Amino acid sequence: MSCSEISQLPSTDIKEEEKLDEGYQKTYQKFDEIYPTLPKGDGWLGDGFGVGQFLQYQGFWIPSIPLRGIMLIHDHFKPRPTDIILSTSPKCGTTWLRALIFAIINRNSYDFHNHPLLSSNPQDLVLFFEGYIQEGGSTSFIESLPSPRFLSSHIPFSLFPNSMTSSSASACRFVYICRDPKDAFVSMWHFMNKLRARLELPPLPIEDAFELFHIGVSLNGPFWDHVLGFWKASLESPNKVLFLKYEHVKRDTSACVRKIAEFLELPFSADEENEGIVDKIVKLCSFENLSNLDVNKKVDDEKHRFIKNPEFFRKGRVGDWINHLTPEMAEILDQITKEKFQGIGLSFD
Ligand code: PAP
Repeated sequence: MSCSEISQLPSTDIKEEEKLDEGYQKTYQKFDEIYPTLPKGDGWLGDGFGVGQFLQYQGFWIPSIPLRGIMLIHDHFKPRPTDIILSTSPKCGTTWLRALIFAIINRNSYDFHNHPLLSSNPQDLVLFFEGYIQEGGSTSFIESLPSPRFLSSHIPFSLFPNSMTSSSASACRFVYICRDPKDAFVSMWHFMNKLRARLELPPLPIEDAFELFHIGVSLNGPFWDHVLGFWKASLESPNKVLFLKYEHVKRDTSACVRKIAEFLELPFSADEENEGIVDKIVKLCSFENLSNLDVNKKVDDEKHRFIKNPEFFRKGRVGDWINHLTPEMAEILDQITKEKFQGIGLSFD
């Protein structure tokens, strides 16, 4: 599962089901029935944190808790046209885009010298959809959030309900960010080994992780199918799905901030441009700034988070794969990318 996802999984007490209405109970029962029938895959963490195992569901490898979240979303979530869903394949820029979009949509609410992003990790400001949909066992917490709701998710496009993804007026808006799979893989491997260390598991050799990743067995993988779903949707409904690449955001963050604001129908005014608001957002959300803030450097033991704030930050660079992959590994991933994305105008060159 995604890293941010894991960290935000609420501790839903299944006994709460007794208090839930019949509709929710039916969803939980459906999940319990389907669970034993699904193919199981190695989730890179042993049985760690109860999310170690992936279940193959409609073509994707998903841990059990987010899968239950997906079922709740299907059966109970009521989308609003103002909903903004930040969608990512894990380790592709969730933290960064959480911060950027939060800063864009709330730019009139906060002073940049006293901004929530200076004292809170982006995971605390932008909730993990498939985790929080289970808060208290029902969707009522997410339903109670005021509009516009801004949520973060690792759910593949095809696994969202039609009510969220259709081109109808009531559907949601998605901002998707992906990344060169070589860098996404290296980032995930480092991350999983940090979690394994906390579980007192030995490090997972990169060769073993690679064997799983390249055949598609990764958090919400296959990686390439996750990207493809959003790419196709962005071509079909460009006003509903904005497709970004980490490499582009890195190369020209200001242009991407303007693009996101326009997509969300919140373009920067001439006055805002003159005041340098775009630049302020870019600086606030930069890797250098966020990763050096106390809130993101220190582990807060008070918060029983699965993922600790510092674990969302490592190098924040394009091309770090060169320091970890053999030329053969890189060639295999590039070849898969070429084959999967052939003829559709998508590449990571
Ligand atoms: P998640 O899926 O667990 O939420 P996500 O935030 O998508 O993780 O990805 C983490 C990656 O984004 C890390 O990349 P690296 O391992 O290659 O270094 C992390 O360093 C990077 N990252 C986090 N914040 C930023 C930022 N503000 N700017 C650029 N990259 C960032």
